[in-house]
Amino acid sequence: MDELIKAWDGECVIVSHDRPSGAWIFIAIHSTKLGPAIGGTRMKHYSELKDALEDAQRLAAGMTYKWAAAGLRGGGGKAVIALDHPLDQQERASLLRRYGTLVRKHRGLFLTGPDLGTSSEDMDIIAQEAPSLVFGRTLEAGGGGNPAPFTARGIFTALETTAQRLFGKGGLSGKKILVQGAGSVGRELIHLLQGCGCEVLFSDIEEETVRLHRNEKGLSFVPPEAVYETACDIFAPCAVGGVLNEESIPRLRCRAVVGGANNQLAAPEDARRLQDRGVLYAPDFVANSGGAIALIGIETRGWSREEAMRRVVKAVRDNLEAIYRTADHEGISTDEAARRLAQRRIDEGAPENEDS
Ligand code: PPY
Repeated sequence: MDELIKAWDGECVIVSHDRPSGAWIFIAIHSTKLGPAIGGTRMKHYSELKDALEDAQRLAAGMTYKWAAAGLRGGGGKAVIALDHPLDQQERASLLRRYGTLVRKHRGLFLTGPDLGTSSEDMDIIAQEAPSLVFGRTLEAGGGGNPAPFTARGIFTALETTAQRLFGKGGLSGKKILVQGAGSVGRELIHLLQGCGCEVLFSDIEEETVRLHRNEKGLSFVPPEAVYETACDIFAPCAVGGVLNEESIPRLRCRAVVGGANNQLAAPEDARRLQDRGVLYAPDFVANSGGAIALIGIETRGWSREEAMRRVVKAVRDNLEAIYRTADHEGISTDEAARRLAQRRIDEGAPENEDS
């Protein structure tokens, strides 16, 4: 773990061991150049503790770029709660309260919200201990609620923008889209795609989810091991990170990758690998920025939900079009183009982009 911290380009990592539950907590602060670090709290089991630290670090860096590309004054951070064993509801709630206390003690260095393994209800609990440092509480508690519909709308916009570039006027209509992961975001995305005449294929590892989508929604199921070599127009990874790697990229049979998962590229070189294979990649931190943009807008700027939806669509479309243009003109990967866009805003200490 010392090597991970030494090699990291971020600012600091807050580490805490929660003795009552045995969980480890890592809050990775990547950059506060544009503002306090803001990022979700992920809660899950990791087979090795160092994977949890690495996840926090990589996700925090992703948030730096996400806020900067969106033109919002937020810094990059992410928290990971690495569970030692499954917790019952009460143990889980008290862990979240202790975690809330930890967040409060840092007095606004880090603000948080929901992520994989945590819900708006969990945010309500954390916020009891860390008021005004938590986004995405339930609507009843006065928060912005579940960000998944906004995230899915942003990904859908990214799919439309990409389809327009690749297939012209017809856009997404009649196109075959493979969605990997029908969780909270994937499920919403599938719904949007079905509404616009796409042929939707899906994959998931949860039996219950597979049954629901296959039987009740009549969708074609692709077994997890067959995802990468399944022919489709656009592949939409909405599950775990690292799915685009040295091993999977040569197997892809799609024209583009546009999805919601964080950290889709296993390594920076994978952007070039995709480009060499002629696969257009929508950088993840742009495609999946909808939830983050909406929660900040709704909770700090008084946007209505309709206004938030409009802003998400515009931010994702404008950014992605600019990124595709730059990548073309400069002969660089789309990931590189997106990072340059974000880095420019960081270097300028960008004033808040009122358009986004
Ligand atoms: C993400 O987009 O990965 C997030 O972590 C979203 C988010 C949004 C608002 C507060 C915290 C995290």
